[in-house]
Amino acid sequence: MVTNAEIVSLLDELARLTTLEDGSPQSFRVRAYEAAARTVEGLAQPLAEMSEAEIAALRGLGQSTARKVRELVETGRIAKLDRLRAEFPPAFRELTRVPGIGPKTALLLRDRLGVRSVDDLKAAIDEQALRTVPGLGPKSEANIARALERLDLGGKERRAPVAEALRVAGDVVAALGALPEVERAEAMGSLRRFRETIGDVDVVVVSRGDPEQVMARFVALPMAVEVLAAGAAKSAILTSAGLQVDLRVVEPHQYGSAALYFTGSKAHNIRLRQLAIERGWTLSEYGLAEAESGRVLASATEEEIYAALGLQWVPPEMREDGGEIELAAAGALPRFIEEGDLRGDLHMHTDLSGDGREPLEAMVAAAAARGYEYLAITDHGEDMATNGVSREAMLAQRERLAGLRELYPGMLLLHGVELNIGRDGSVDYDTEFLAGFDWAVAGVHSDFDLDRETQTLRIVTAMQNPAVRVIAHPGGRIIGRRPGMDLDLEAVLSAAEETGTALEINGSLDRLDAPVEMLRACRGREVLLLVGSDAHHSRELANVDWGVRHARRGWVEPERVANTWPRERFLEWVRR
Ligand code: DGT
Ligand code: CA
Ligand code: CA
Repeated sequence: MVTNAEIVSLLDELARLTTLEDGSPQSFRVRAYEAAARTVEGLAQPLAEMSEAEIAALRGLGQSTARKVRELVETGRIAKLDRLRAEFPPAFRELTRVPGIGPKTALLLRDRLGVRSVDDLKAAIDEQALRTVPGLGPKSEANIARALERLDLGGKERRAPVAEALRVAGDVVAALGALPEVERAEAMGSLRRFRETIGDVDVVVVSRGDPEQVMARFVALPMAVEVLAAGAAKSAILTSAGLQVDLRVVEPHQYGSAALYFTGSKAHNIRLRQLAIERGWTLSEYGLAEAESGRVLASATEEEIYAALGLQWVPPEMREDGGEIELAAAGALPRFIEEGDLRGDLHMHTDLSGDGREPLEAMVAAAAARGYEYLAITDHGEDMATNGVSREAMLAQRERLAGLRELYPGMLLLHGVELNIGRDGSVDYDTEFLAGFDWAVAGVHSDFDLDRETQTLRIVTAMQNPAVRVIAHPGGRIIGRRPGMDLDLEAVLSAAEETGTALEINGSLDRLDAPVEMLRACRGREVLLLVGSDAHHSRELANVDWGVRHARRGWVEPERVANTWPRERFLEWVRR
């Protein structure tokens, strides 16, 4: 049976593909699919059990969407979707990740120059053909060429941004996990290690029954556009997103060894296998066993396998053979930050910023529901062209927030702002107006490609501003779309120490910024960190969980993260 979750993801895919067809994310049809997806998301009743008329009567769903849902339920496919998938294959869609190429330009490039992939685009640039396309010129041609070079897109090894892979994996795991014989279904591989780009998705399913049922469901998933391999316990599909998914079905007693093996990394696994060999054992996806007799010593859980090898359990995000095995062997792995450690969120937007989606009251209520002890509202400062907030509107928001304090006596409500760091390191408003805020985040939102010296000076100057408490998304990258800023890391970290300005670990899945290298470089230094959701909707407050997983990749311990501190200690730091 088709689940609501699957329908949501197909509607979202229809929206994305229709964006390309219509050349705009704002078209009527795109918005209709998006609205339909959001309605289905909040629905308790299975859509598959409803008639076309019942579906069409739901808010946000019209006749034409209702027909498509019925078509999916009855035939397992949507003809329109198949047509769009064929017209806009993944290689073509990748073009729109390139900065400066939106859906409209991508269509123009295809129709005028026959460009159907990033490789085609590179060839067109080499022939100086881009400048002949309406709306582009020699300058945009040069900008796009530079972006391609820095992004390293279109190589032979195509990797998907983690956000995209999580969506695909979530759909597979939900569909297979719903089967009655399935005990658990989980994404392993680089996704469980939470790398920011993913080569392919690896899923392990623990099934009590015959793996054949699971395999049959897997290869018939609506997202599957091609079956790459179909075996008794092992299959692979190519999905409409262009991502491969490898599936392995194992028995419950093998879960630990299978999880360990398929989580990797390969380098981490090789080290584990060496430790096993030293003891006269073997380690495979089926278990840790005596080499001679084949007797299995451990296989059901990862913990018992690590323990048998004389190691502490290693969090998946650290399994890269970057020193974690040595620490685990010495029993010296510190406790790294965990999802439950956070006591507040100091970076979120309301509908006062043009890009925020919900009113102040809704954001505060949602943050309170997460059990926070403190939070800051940080709408954009006035310098931001489209989403900036005027002084008058900021003051009015401050009044409204003050009113909310009575409703939430247990929570410290800070009135903050997200400042824009200009080319010279200056920020919005004036000193006096800035002094009226309880809290300020400052981030770069323009001029990402300045030379290293200018860029570094710009960030350091912002850090020296006493109003600025934290640098938001300090790397400046968008995963798979925009390379980071060119910064002198040592100079930035020294300035952070000297000024007491924190660096943000932005949990938005497109950012996950500060990057891992920056976080690792903070180890052993006095640099403070803050995990922020950068939520533009109450749903996105959960972004902090992604931020925490990313922080573990950077070996971040909770003590150095200011929003793990109790309210009094945090407040003391803010006031300093
Ligand atoms: P990716 O897909 O490139 O983002 O990275 P991974 O780490 O997900 O790599 P993948 O999909 O090739 O393999 C998934 C896991 O399976 C990998 O992390 C460790 C395990 N694995 C795969 N091939 C080998 C192998 O030849 N030797 C060992 N020891 N482990 C392997
Ligand atoms: Ca993989
Ligand atoms: Ca794989």
